[in-house]
Amino acid sequence: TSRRKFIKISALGLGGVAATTSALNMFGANSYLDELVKENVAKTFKRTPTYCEVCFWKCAAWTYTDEEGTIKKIIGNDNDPHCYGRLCPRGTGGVGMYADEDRLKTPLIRTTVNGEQTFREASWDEALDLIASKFNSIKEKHGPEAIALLKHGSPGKHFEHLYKSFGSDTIAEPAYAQCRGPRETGFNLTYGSWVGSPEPTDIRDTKCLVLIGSHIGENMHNSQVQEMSDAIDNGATIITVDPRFSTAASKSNHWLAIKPATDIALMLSWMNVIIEEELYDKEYVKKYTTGFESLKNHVQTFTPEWAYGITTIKPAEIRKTAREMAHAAPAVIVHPGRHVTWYGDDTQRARAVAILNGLLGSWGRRGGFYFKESIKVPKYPHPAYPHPKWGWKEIGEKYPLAQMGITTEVVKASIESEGGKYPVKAWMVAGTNITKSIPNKELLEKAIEELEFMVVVDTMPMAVTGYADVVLPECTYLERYDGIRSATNREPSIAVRVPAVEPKWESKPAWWIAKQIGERMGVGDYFNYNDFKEVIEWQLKEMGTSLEELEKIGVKNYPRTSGSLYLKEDENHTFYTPSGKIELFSQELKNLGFDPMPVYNKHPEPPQGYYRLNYGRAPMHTFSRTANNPNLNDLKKENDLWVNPKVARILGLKTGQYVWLKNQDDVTSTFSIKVRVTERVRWDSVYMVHGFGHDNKKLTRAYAKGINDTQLISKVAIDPIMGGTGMRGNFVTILTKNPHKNIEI
Ligand code: MGD
Ligand code: SF4
Repeated sequence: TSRRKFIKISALGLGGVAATTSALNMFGANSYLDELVKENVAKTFKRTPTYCEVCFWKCAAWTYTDEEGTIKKIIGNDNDPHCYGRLCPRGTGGVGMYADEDRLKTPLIRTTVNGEQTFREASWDEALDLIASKFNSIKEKHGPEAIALLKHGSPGKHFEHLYKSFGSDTIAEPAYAQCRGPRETGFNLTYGSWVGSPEPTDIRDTKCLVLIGSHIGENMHNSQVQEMSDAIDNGATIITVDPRFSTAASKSNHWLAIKPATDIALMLSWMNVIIEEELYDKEYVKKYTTGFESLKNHVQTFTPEWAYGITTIKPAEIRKTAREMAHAAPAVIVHPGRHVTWYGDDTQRARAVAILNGLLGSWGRRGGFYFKESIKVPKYPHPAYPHPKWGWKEIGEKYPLAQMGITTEVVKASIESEGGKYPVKAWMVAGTNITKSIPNKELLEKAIEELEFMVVVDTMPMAVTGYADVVLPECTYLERYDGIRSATNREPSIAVRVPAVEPKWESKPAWWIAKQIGERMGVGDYFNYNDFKEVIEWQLKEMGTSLEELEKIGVKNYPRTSGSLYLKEDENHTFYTPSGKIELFSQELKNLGFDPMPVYNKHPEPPQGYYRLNYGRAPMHTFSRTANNPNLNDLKKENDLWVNPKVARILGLKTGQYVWLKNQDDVTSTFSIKVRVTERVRWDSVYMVHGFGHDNKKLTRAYAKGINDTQLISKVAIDPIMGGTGMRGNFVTILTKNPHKNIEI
């Protein structure tokens, strides 16, 4: 069908890409050519197992190299449930991360020449000695807790071990308070379980998929996109709630073009219809939930007519979609989303999603949510970690249900006037480009200014490196061993990452860097191996397999041991909540002084002449990390600004024209962005893909291309429950003249 074809566009598009990136000899797989390619490549080239680091879906793959040791191609592993043998365009283009000539090549140390600050190249010994001595002296003076780690991805794991070894768990990542945090807290409150990654959504068997601002298809989480494509083929109903006509909306039976920031009102009215019309799963609700009567009373007045005035969605449409969901139940998924830090009441919105699924009886049901399982990888032996006096928990103590470190609270703890009891003095930033991922640049820069010492470990000269005292070049995922991937899925599986090539220039793996710093800090006992390969070998042996076996198969699948994927008819399942039931009413929230059931609160709206800044993903890019990747940059070089034709008419804007943006706090974008006039965006918002507008000239392809949305996110609405930073309440006005005459574009 044409709907299916649409979703596959990105995959087919890659064939074209392959032809234009001949330097890297991308074969353009991911299409029906896949099998042919795999057969031919397998005959000629050597293959090494890895898992992808271009996003955090962690698809298992094979890296093919020729006799000279040149990488020819990366192809998905057929036995991997994360990718079903096919990588997304980014994964295929991951080789560009390795090939990028702009990569960091040597350690760098900040120095002053003629009164000007600059970096000089340094040897590894000098850089590591400096870090260890600075860390040790800060540890002496302020305690190990004063040294914070901001991290993301595989390198983070190695540094987390280093930090815990010397006594700090002052650790945070943007993947929590700027991303998934609220949904984990919301689902945990309701089901006693995190959603986790990959989400345990049984999309392949669903009859109805409801996406609330989730733009699967642009957000290319591999197996999820493939399953959605299959579900569409199998006739599943897709309902998309999005102020923008996303790719997913274009595949949908129902597109509800909701007024931004009103999703909770829509969900309350869906609950109203489902309860009033007795469409909920009575048996399931009785057996597994608690608080139904309270919920029934709570939503009584939230009729579709009430919601219409708030959301702009017609009552008939609200009723119709509620009935369709119930008709498909329990094979229905109201998707929890992923990047959900929008308006500051995000945990409550996630609760609304969780409650809807509870009413429809979809948790633990085929075509709804399955019970995920993973396999435990044994810990490589090391001495017990010391107990820090304080850490991420204490820093974020204002937010009672925070379950991980809150980056923005670590930032505040690093500023004397903002901090308090828990002063942070040094940072290591590893695998995260915080100037693009953490909002409120002013606060961030103030914190950095006050730090005694800052280290950045990255593969690329991203903006964040410019703030460091020492910059360390990590090698890319194709050049190193890393921890074993053990992820939750329908069945447990593990995957290994083995270097396909030698590290380029002087780059080194994170495990090596962590070990070197650890030894120099006097905690060498925790790094009792010469090579990380030994760690993996030991772990695999403990798991009854071997590195040799994994080098041949890449992915090992294990049978489930925790029981059935779904609830059984006669089962008396206990949920890990205080009541042992699905909590439609949360006593825990009530005890903490929060609404025990979601409530709709009005959010600020753009003033005259301003538009809400909405942002999202493109299928060929991940956050800010891929903008300079030669292969992926080839596919999309800059972001563009979606503008509704009405707005374009008023402002006299044309597609292709470059404009600047200024937000409500008078923050003006450094660079300009290309206008795209389209009906696909509402007249009250503008939209762009996140991750562009790089301001480091060393990124030769990405520098000055497009706008960095994060720069314009100076205002955040903080979630009082878990500390997430709602970022969708920023408003911009469009400038047609260059406000900075001194910047060359
Ligand atoms: P990236 O911007 O991709 O992601 O935020 P980040 O984790 O900061 O930056 C990753 C950094 O890691 C880059 O500097 C890259 O060069 C480096 N890197 C890549 N591979 C390696 C490696 O192997 N080793 C090392 N040492 N470094 C590596 C993501 C975060 O951002 C998330 S998860 C979300 S969902 C939020 N999304 C978001 C948004 O949509 N809009 C705005 N405005 N802010 C957002 N912030 C959040
Ligand atoms: Fe890599 Fe794409 Fe898989 Fe993400 S979804 S891990 S980028 S192949």
